Amino acid sequence: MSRCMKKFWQNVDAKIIEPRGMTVAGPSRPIVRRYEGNPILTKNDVPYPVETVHNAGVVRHEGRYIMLFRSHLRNGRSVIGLAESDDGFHFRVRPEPFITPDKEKPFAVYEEFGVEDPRICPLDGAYLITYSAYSRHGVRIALARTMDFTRVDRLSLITQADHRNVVIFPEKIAGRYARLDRPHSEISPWSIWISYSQDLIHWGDSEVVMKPLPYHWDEMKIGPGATPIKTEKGWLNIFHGAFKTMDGAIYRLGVALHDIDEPAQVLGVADEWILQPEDPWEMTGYVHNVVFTCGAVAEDDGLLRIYWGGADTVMCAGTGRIDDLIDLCLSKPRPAADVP
Ligand code: BMA
Repeated sequence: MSRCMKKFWQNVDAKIIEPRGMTVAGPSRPIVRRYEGNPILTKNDVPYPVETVHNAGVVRHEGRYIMLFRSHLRNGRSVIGLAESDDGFHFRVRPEPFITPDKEKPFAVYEEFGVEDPRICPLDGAYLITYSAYSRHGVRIALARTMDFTRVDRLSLITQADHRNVVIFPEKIAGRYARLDRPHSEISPWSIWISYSQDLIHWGDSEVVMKPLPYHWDEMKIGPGATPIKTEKGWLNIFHGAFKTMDGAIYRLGVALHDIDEPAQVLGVADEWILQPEDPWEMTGYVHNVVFTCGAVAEDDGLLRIYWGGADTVMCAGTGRIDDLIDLCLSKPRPAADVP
């Protein structure tokens, strides 16, 4: 895209159509500010043949940013690559993918169709990685661990089919590990659940905590996005929601705040989305009209750096103020959904 077109699209938001005789307030400050250098990573940055770069988990490790991103190969199946950065915006990709379908049982059986959408959770001095394992048996979540992103060890498959979008809380809560997850159901719109574990392998005490709201931007389905972010007011959960249109679904990002000691308690879900597809590389691509997050990094200056895949094709980044995100959950919550 030419620089001129890029500038045009970046300015579209700023245009105000003012009907004669009426005062129209200008657009409010966006809750998530897009990085002006978006997209930050594309297939052209990858030294092996891929068609997409998207849905990446990101963490800070020893003062640098590590990104685990998903790429479609030319057979339509996905692998997970690794990129590193000093500033969180300019990434260099390692020459080989970091996670590819395993060759050993039991993972080989369940990763036959590829590995997707990694999330990274810093915990107990290591990094846990949850990713979707696709096979003829459905999609499950696999758990792997790395100490320093040089080697990775698979620990276990931690769901049956069909689950996706598992994010583990970065500390134990009341003596147990906790995770947000998203089982598929034919009866209910796909919702966010919580589950607990003593050992990270066996999970249970599951309950539903957040449901899509009818005729709302997330009415079709929701799912956890970034690893939960600890704040003084609670856990921030940056999630995705989808809305069905005559032209397919639109994927947007939302934010919810969970109680710090009892994360099954949702203190508020912002009524408004915090990000929707607007840049051309979010509106057009492998799957159009998609912004989808698997990672965010809280900075010391109160900013949250959010990473998202655009149109399942490229990686983008932006920042939001943690206080603004909390405020949106508490002061502009959506109506209650029917959670028990
Ligand atoms: C979801 C997942 C994501 C993808 C999104 C939009 O169901 O498959 O990996 O980014 O759809 O296509």
